[in-house]
Amino acid sequence: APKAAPVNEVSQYACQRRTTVENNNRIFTDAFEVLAENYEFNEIEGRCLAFRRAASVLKSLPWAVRSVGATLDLPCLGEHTTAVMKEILQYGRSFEVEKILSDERCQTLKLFTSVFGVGPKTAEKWYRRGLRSFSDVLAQPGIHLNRMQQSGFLHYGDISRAVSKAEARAVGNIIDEAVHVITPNAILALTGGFRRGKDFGHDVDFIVTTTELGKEKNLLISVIESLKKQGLLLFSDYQASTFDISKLPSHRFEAMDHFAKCFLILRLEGSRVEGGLQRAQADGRGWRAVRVDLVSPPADRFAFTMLGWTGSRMFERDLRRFARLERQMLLDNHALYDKTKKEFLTAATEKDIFDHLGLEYIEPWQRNA
Ligand code: DCP
Ligand code: MG
Repeated sequence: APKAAPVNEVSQYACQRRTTVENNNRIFTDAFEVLAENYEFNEIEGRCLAFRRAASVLKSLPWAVRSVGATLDLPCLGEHTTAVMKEILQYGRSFEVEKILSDERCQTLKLFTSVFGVGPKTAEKWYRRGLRSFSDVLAQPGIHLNRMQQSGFLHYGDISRAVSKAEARAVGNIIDEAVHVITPNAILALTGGFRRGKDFGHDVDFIVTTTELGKEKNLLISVIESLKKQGLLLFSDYQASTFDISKLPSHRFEAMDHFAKCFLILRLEGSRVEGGLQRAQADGRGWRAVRVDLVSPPADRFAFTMLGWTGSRMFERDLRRFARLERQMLLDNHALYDKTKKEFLTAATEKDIFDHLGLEYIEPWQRNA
């Protein structure tokens, strides 16, 4: 097997680094994220990834970078990222970042993509038509908003505001009650950013399934039905499973998994939240809208789904890259395949998957890469 990174050396793979929510280098990583997003808007994927990788490496450091010299032994830092760090160390800010932040196109694309259901393609299309604000979009004749985008605009104020841990817990209780009424064999698990120990999130992610193989097929439909009956469902986009057990894990990283899933907007009553809602609603109502994602894999794929949905995105990307390049294995949210042995490797827990890959186990709260 290829040799592991020596002690104290920072690995180029995020899945070999322990990254908590504590970030000692936020001044640099915030700047890198602005640059990465700008490259993303301009579809320059290589540079976008380079800045995200550099940010991820700095996030893993238990110390704050105080000079460029201190970063010489770190992986994933190139000429451009180093120049930006130098600027920030010298002037306290990066002029390149400030130029992007004041750029009208970048500001507009950021505004439009902040709406649930609006991706970079749609944002670009609207920008090209001369639209610059939400009122421009909503007043423009001939613009068709799909159902998701309509809900995105309708609940914009609520869902653009971060969800707190207490709010996430309250959502968990609602889903828990709903699934356990449907089946006593239900499995409900928090995943995504809140499982990594984040204090705030843009949504709340759960895995919802049952110990009876096959019974997960219609589970989400019943959960959605129950939420609707209780008057808690503001929006639902359900995608049925297209999972095929014989398929090899996907080579493409950005491809979504094939399990049944739903993207929801739920009505969360303040009375259900310990300590009340994060912030009083401007219009005096006692509830807020919250984005919730549910995914429903067959129970024997639970560990792969959990590993895939816990994130972070960079951690996921590097798990797969490590598997492919260092182990000749293919990993995705459904399965792990050993190309040398030509066989699928099973896993009951996330730990099993790390073991198959010959990786030290990284706790969920250490995956904030
Ligand atoms: N995920 C992924 N690839 C995608 C979408 C999601 O690997 N294209 C995984 C990694 C994410 C997890 O799913 O961590 C949940 O997705 P979110 O967008 O909800 O991200 P987080 O929960 O990490 O952050 P946030 O606090 O913004 O919700
Ligand atoms: Mg999330």
